[in-house]
Amino acid sequence: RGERAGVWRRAEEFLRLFHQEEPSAGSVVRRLGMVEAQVAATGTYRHTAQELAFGARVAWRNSNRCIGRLYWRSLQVRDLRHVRDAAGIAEECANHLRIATNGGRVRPLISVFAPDTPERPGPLIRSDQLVRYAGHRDPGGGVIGDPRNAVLTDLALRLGWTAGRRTPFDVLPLIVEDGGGPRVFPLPPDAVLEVPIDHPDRVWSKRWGLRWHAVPAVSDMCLEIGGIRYPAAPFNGWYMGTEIGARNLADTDRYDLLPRVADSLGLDTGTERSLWRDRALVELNRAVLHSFDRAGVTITDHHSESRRFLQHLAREERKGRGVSADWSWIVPPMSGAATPVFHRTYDTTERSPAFVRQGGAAG
Ligand code: HEM
Ligand code: NRG
Repeated sequence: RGERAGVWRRAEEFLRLFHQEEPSAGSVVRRLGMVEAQVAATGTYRHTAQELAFGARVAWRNSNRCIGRLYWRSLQVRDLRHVRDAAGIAEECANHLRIATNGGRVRPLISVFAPDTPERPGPLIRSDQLVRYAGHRDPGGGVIGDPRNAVLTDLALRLGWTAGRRTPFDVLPLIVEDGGGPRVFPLPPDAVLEVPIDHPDRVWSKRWGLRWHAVPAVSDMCLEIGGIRYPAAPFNGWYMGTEIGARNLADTDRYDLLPRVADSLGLDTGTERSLWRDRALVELNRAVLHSFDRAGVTITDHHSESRRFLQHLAREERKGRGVSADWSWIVPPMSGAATPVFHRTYDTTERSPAFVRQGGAAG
């Protein structure tokens, strides 16, 4: 029927791409015959391990919002398609973090869990990243912690999580759904590396207790390869400093730290024209890069990464492949025009394989 035709059309397109880029994989005609028969009989088909790894890497290559794509070939792929129960997924997510963290030398990694099939949907991770800080609602109407995660925190509490000390940086449990309702699974502390954020010139005190987690592991996007959907496929690379220093710790609807940093710098916050926000942003971002470096945890800065992204464009073009990109996500959230990615436009074509947003806990 219609759905089978759609799966087959996408499968054929993907398999032709795979065999074109990996000629050592053997005869595409033979493989197309096998997959066509599987799809006709069952409405789905099973990727080989090589197809899965290639598909995941190319999904990264096709992520128009990602500035870090120069390294797309280095993505390590864990084939966990046999894991579909919530407890098993939670356990393997903790292992994912341990392998990816690698004592601070962060490794780009994806763990692929069971796909959707015509019989049943695959499992789902409701947390939008493996590591998230709670946003505890306080009686005054404010939030202690990360306001972005207030809804996820409500859900965790409803599902029986007992909020610990209600600090601004409490790690939330994972929320996983496998066909039963969603369930919470606390992350073992040894799976979560964190970095204390201090300023190199001690502009603020260690007593502020600022910190951030070492590894950004996005867990609420669906990996789509050749007509097969993998709804639980958490992936990570490493941080670019501005994600933490110019957004997570700075946005007024996140940790909102610019006024406090400006105060400790002795800046005049009474007038916009002192540019206290801009000066505080720079110091906060220096602190993030300094702190990760001192802790021996991989992080990149927005100037180096912008240059690498343009290298990536040039390299891909030499291979005869177009690269598309979303300007509004590629340009860093501070000093945009001081980076080379600002001064040009990009093709915005969406390609497959792809990471696709799906409604998370908040959506
Ligand atoms: C988005 C950097 C690895 C896929 C982004 C963003 C940055 C970034 C700065 C924008 C995030 C934001 O503004 O919130 C990097 C760096 C990496 C890396 C430095 C280091 C290796 C990866 C990997 C994958 C990936 C391994 C997938 C396998 C994506 C996707 C988005 C994204 C899908 C868009 C996320 C969304 O729509 O919310 N990346 N990335 N990136 N990256 Fe990467
Ligand atoms: N801005 C988010 C993370 C989004 C993805 N960024 C990466 N991805 N670097 C944050 O937590 O600040 N990655 O796979 O490395």
